[in-house]
Amino acid sequence: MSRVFSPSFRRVIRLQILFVLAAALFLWWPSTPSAKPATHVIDMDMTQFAFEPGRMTVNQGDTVVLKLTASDVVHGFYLDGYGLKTRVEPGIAQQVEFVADQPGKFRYRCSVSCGPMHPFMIGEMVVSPNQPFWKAAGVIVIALAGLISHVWFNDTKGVLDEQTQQEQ
Ligand SMILES: [Cu+2]
Repeated sequence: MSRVFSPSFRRVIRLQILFVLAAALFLWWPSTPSAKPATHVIDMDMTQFAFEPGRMTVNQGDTVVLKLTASDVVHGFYLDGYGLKTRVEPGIAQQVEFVADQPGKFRYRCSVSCGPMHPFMIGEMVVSPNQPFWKAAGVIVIALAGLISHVWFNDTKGVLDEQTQQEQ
């Protein structure tokens, strides 16, 4: 049996090797620290009429520890979607701790009327979707593509075998 593989056969084999390598790379790729739940300790200061920082970015599943301070007048911290509400008086730090379990964008706003621009005292928390989920989704997509190429390869092989038999 010294049948030389046809070019299309070799192309399919090469394609399948590529899929296996891609899947292996995906699985092997080290989990970034963001993939594991992290704890973010954030010092958040409130002044008329802003939060500092005005934007927080965390990953789903992370624990957020907010150390809230007010440097001028009494402010409040209210986080949409999480139902968190705390009143913060100058000189008295408040600590809020929660797990960012819902992905999406959530606004935090001042919940104590603190002056004329109070309604514009808004910040934003971005919770990125769980990394392991996307990793799993990626592996599934590659596996499906591999499966399709495998099925296609078998079909092609059948046709090639038939052709070979007809030629003989
Ligand atoms: Cu305020």
